Amino acid sequence: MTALDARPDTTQALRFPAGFRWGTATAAYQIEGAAAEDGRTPSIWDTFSRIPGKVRNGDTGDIAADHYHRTSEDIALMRRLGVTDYRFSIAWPRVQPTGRGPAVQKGLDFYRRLVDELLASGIRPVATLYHWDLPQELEDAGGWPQRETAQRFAEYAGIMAGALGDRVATWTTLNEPWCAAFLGYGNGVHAPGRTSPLASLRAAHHFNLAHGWAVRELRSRLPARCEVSLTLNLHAVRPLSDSAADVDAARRIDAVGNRIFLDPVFHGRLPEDLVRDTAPVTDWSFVRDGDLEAASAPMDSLGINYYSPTVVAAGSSPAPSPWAGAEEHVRFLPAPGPRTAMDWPVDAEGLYELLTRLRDDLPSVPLVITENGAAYDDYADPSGAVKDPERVAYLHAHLAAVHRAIEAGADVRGYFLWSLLDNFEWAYGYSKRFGIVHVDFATQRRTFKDSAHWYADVIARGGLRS
Ligand code: IFM
Repeated sequence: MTALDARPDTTQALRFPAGFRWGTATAAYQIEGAAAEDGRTPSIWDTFSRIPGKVRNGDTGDIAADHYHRTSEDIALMRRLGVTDYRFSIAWPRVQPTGRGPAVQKGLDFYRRLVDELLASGIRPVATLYHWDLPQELEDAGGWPQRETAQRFAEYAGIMAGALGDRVATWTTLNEPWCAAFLGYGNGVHAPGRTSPLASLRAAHHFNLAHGWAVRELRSRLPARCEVSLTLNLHAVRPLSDSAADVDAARRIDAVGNRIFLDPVFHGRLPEDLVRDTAPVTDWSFVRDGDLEAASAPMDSLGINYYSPTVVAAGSSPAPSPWAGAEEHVRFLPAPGPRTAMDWPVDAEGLYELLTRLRDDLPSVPLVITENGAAYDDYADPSGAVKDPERVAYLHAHLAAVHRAIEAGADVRGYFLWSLLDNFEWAYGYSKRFGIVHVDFATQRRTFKDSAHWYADVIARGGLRS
């Protein structure tokens, strides 16, 4: 190799636009622990994780990554990474234990301390109000299939805006309502573990309504400079072939996976084909006059969580499935290629497809990748290093896809890597590690994985080396 060859090839560097936000993301139940401290009461995940067989190894979020007691240590990790933003969620049962009535001061204080320390570290807090931890009392009263839960959520949003509105500039109402509605109430692999297609569709509608009412509440209490958003795990759906039957299978999944949220919140309407497809389950009479208008309260951006694409064909999939009847007409197929420890295919093209679709469908809506990352079976080697080359390759490919989408005109403003820490991966418990920081759950020791060093370099350069 000559000296010339050894010089960095800056012509190949993929720089992101000035002002691009670089973050990491977490969620309350997955990292906080302190499940019964300072007035916090059980959420549906505390209850569900105690049902034998629901969570691998019987794991619970009781201690998780003990972030409640290690907040400063975790913020120091973020400073080391150099992130500009941190996306966290607020545990509803920590601040309003029964889901009704006045807030608990100690719960509010925890989030106030977290936010103040982030701001003092020059890191912008991005708060999500709901990442799946519904107060158990509200589930006992009917949960998300009941309209009243949406009212309770708007009230809680108002409490949080009053408590933190002077210091949190970006607010996300819900994280991945598809999972909460369809995995929680459709096939029951998530809390609260119900298995009713009708309940899942009712829940989806009440999530849209809760979002819209919360946006109204937030706007009325937050300073005008604050931004309000929603995070969806949109499905990058691909038909197996271009046969009419396979294309129709993809349309069905797009309707019940994507447009069930996109159409109400951006266009104030329900997709006609969704209503037709789900006629055997419901006539949607639980949607009242004015609901769709309320759901479409204007937002400032859309958050997108992307992990892998979905390939479908005409046919049918074996039950139980979360798809509210669509599975009778749709066969789900494994996408080709390498897979993560979740057995999810690694396919960065799906992210490009999604972003360019949104560029076309919602041209005036700024986009933020609020989650992207991968689980691998990481471990600290005898020297203390955690080598995770597959994660680095995954992240590199997905950031390159984001860069390409931006060049193709997608208005992507930021990227939040999932996740800062290894954490409680829902029904998989602690068996799946998504963090770029390794957590030894026996000692709570945190160790930068190679991917964390890599991400720090990306942030410092404002992009990829190539
Ligand atoms: O861990 C979850 C997160 O809570 C929501 N989005 C997907 C992640 C990986 O499964």
